[in-house]
Amino acid sequence: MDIAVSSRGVRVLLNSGGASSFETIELDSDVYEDTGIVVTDLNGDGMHDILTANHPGKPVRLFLGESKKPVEFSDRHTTGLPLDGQIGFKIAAADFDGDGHTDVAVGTQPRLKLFKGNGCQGDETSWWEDLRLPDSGGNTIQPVAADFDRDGDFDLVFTSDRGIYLCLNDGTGKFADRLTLEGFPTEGEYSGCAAVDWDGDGDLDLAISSFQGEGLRFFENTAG
Ligand SMILES: [Ca+2]
Ligand SMILES: [Ca+2]
Ligand SMILES: [Ca+2]
Ligand SMILES: [Ca+2]
Repeated sequence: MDIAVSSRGVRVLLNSGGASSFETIELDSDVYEDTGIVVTDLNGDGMHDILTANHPGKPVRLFLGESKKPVEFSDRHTTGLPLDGQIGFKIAAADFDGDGHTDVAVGTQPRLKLFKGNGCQGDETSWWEDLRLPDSGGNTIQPVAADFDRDGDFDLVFTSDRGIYLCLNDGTGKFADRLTLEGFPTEGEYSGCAAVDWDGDGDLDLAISSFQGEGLRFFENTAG
């Protein structure tokens, strides 16, 4: 396994074998602080691509994998994923509307942003369509894309400074307003979020960390 890192710079660490040493590929180092990072195949060519958000709020940077041996990436792409000058946090990538192309959700300082992708086909200016969520809270930190209600499409859970949000997908990439669920806080500041079926009953539960000293909180999905 190799590693992609965003900190002060974006880099890929290629495992030389047994994690004894790593070869570093520097992709970017000109922003104050790189934050969220996702590795996925955005253009369907079988090679891993990288998306990163950053602290100054510059557009999300995209590096397309161009070769595996040796590992090489395209120059950064910065068109079409604007964060409106607001701090970018974590990123989630999934095909929300089921058209076969990966879409992207990004937590930013004022709200969650959602971009519909076209598989990076054609001119770069046409790769992404900026969609607005109807209700996305305030300062959003980490979106997680997963099928929480088990109806076959990717829903979104995200942490914010106004509690924890669950927005269900209608199957076409349109999201309902936030659901207020029993046990889900509607205030307080929450940061990290991970979805996994902790109790093995087939649905995805949540582990969420907070900014207010509550430690790690666990939410069991009772949808059945
Ligand atoms: Ca790719
Ligand atoms: Ca899509
Ligand atoms: Ca769903
Ligand atoms: Ca479960």
